[in-house]
Amino acid sequence: MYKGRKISVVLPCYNEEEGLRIVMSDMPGFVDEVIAVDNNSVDRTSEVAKELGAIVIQERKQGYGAAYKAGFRHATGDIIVAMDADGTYPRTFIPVLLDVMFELDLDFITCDRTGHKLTKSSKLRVFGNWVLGVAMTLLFWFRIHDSQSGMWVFKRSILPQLNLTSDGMAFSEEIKIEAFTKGFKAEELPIYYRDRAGESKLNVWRDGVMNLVFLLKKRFGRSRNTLSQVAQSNSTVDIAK
Ligand SMILES: Nc1nc2c(ncn2[C@@H]2O[C@H](COP(=O)(O)OP(=O)(O)OP(=O)(O)O)[C@@H](O)[C@H]2O)c(=O)[nH]1
Ligand SMILES: [Mg+2]
Repeated sequence: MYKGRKISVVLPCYNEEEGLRIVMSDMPGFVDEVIAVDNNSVDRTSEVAKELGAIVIQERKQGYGAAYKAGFRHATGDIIVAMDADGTYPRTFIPVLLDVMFELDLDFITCDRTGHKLTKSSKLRVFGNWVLGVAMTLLFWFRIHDSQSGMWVFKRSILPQLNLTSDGMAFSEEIKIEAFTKGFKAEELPIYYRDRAGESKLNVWRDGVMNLVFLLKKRFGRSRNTLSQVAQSNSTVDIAK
């Protein structure tokens, strides 16, 4: 509990046994539940997550978005904190972000990694992020610095109103579009960001193009909310802690 609210952390995991150890090593003690969504990992992700005290959800449908949707459906906290399971996002910022959220009564916070240059992030990634950010602004008419950031803090109560259709990497931009264009109190706040442990799952060109196509489809096509369907049909909980 933090200031009277139950806190859930959700971690999508695809072969992240190494990253999980880092993420769990300094998870704040007030976090009530850590939900690790194991997305068909072939390493010891599930075992390590369980050993470290996380609740493990198995999601068979492959993809970053599919993993998150399953995790969100099983989360029971008043507030959900979402971040990669690779050690890149700062657990130490969680209380600060929660303080800002409560003070300003925000519904949704997305974290901005672009304010410092301490990582080995390639020029191609920085350029891709910029292109996707510009496309997002032009298509959806709101401006944030980091359209691809993977750390968010939000009230679980807003989830039913978010139309979350992507099962892939585009989930990251989709959740922001939903939060920033549906009248919620949403803000972007700067964070510290580190290089990851373990192997990256991002395919810069393929995921970049797919994310751009997704923005166009989301803006001009029809989309369907799959949050409940995906989780109901594919995921199982393994609560043996
Ligand atoms: N790409 C991908 N990631 C998944 C999947 N399932 C779960 N994940 C997790 O989603 C998170 C994001 O993937 P990353 O490889 O960190 O992608 P990224 O953050 O864009 O790239 P890095 O900066 O290299 O970490 C990680 O915690 C993955 O383990 C999946 O099917 N595909
Ligand atoms: Mg990552």
